[in-house]
Amino acid sequence: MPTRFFDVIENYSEQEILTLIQQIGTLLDKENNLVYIPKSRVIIVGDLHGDLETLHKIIQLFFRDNYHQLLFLGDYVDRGAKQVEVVNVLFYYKKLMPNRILLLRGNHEDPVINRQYGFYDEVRLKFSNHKQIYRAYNRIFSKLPLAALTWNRIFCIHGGIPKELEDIAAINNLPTDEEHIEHPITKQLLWNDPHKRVKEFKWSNRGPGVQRFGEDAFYQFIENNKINYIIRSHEKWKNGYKKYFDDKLISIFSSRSYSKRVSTVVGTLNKKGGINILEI
Ligand SMILES: [Mn+2]
Repeated sequence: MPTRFFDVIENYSEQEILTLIQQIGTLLDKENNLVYIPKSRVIIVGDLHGDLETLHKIIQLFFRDNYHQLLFLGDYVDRGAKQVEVVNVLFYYKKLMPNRILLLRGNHEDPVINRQYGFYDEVRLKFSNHKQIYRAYNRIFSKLPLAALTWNRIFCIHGGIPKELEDIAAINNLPTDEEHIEHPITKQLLWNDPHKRVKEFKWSNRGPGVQRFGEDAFYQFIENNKINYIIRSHEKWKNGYKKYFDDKLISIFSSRSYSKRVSTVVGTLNKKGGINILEI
């Protein structure tokens, strides 16, 4: 995709953006909370946090190497320099290829968080009609799906496994219009972290309702749900990724907005179901 295209998005008028947001809302109303990914070559992307440059490279890779699906694990906004542009580019491609571009919700797609960590300020600086646009973005964020399951049973989420969730099918019954995330299971799907020295669950210092989960909880969960691997994001690593629990959980990060000295990676799935980590 030519760089010029990104300039076009950067110059969208306020009305064009509001129209795009509305169109994405209609598409998301048709999606389940737990989206299914059929057998295909897939790129899985971790947190972006306004890193338009890395998103550009990922989209180039997607088209150049003929991938079929592009799955994003959330945290599009806050921290980085081009949060509005990142969201608009994602929405543009979602509109163009609704079944091939899947956008999960991250814990920053919540007005209580993105009011504090940068998105609100960026919207306020970039738009005259900023209140309406900020509200419209957050209304759409509340419609984003919460998890994905691939054909070969790889479970993908932003955060982690929730303490009270036995059957992943129950994800489809979670509320779909909660702008500020309060449901305890939604909250944990988007906020929880794996931990090597925890067995079951332990309260996290990220805040109320958030847990760390350990190997016993992890193996029970993947056995109950016949899951082969879990891919998640939500934490940054110097080399872009970290593996847990005999490599059955892979944590990836795709943003350089926190530090230029970290690597950014994506996960890729081939048609046989193999997972690779690719530096971007
Ligand atoms: Mn996060």
